[in-house]
Amino acid sequence: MRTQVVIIGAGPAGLLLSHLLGLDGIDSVLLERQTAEYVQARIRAGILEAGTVELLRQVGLGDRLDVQGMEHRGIYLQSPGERHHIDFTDLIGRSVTVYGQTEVTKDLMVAREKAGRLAYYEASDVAVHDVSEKPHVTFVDGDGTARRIDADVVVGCDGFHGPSRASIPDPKVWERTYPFAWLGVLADVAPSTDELIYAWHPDGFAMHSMRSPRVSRFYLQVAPDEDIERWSDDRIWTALSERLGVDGWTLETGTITEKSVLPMRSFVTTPMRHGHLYLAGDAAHIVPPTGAKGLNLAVADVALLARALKASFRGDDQLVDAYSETALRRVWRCTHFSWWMTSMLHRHGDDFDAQLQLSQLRRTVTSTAAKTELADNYAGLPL
Ligand code: RFL
Ligand code: PHB
Repeated sequence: MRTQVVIIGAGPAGLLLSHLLGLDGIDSVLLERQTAEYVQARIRAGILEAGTVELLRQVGLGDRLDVQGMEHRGIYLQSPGERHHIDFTDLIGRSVTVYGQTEVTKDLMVAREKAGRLAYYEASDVAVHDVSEKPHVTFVDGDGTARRIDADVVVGCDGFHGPSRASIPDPKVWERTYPFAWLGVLADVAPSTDELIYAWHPDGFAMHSMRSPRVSRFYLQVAPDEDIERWSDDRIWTALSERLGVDGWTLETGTITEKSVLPMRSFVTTPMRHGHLYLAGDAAHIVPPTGAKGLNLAVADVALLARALKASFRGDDQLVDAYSETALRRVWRCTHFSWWMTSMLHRHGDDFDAQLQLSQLRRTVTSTAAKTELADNYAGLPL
């Protein structure tokens, strides 16, 4: 089989790239290790930057987003007893939208089916070959048949654990692990807040997010090797109430439907291209989730790459040649912002570190310059 672009991984990066290429008349085939149902149900990101929302609308993916997405003007930043609103819309004229990664994925899959584009789910043993001269990918499809697809270009959108990154020789890797993790909780209860709350607390960070008017999402800072069995539903609600509590406010509780421990790391590999192989999204970089950048960065990568590949198929290689360097500028900006939010809000180090964190938080909620810097990064730089 032959196609123009083989895309490995049907997460948001892979699905959106194939959608954008399709709009420009460029053929692609998607290879995904999991079933479509599994990919669609994976609970992950929840916040879309202003530019991500705008792009999804422009490419015909805005119908459900415009009805179900919840636009937020800003966020709350909290230290014990004090909750402050940072109003992005007032500060910079942009907002963010709560719309789950599950919903973005669903919209992309529906659009794919309508367009009749080829995808192999449950593909195993996916391997990338000869990306310098004659790029091709081999794999075993869901029925056990060994296959080969030749292509002009291969794009690795296969996430942090995918195989594509290994085909880039002599990569330079930057990595930071953090001495804490998140316990993520999904609950059938109306949010007790109109916008997200990020809270510093002596017991550890806590966050109140949401997925819909009836479903809330929470995170608690825990140890990286935390045993989830030690967190009964009661213990979770007690910790959330304490860490998120301020006078005159009550956290509503409900049925917990999912809980898991999420490790945190920052990771960047360069370059993001070798020959005819390109990397996009989590395959090339990971940020800790504080600040909600991961999904948005994946979207920014593929928006850039789709434009570059379109020009390249028309004979102009300027943008593909600049892809890695251009993408990495945004990657490092978001890597810094996510590291900064994470470092400011999570309990680590000693009492001296805690005082520095609280000072930084006070500065961030009182200085217009500091608030604006946060707002600009959180709502997202232009695509
Ligand atoms: P994904 O979503 O990991 O998709 C990669 C796909 O590749 C497939 N794959 C393979 N396919 C074929 N062969 C192989 N050998 C393969 N190996 C892997 C996988 O099955 C998968 O389908 O990467 P992508 O597309 O780059 O998208 C990245 C985002 O998913 C990720 O950055 C975000 O979810 C990060 N993130 C958040 N980002 C935000 O922008 N806002 C948020 O609020 C936010 N919250 C979060 C998050 C990530 C979280 N977790 C669990 C990592 C909250 C959490 C809890
Ligand atoms: C989420 O709703 O999952 C979420 C929101 C904001 C973050 C991280 C995760 O910073």
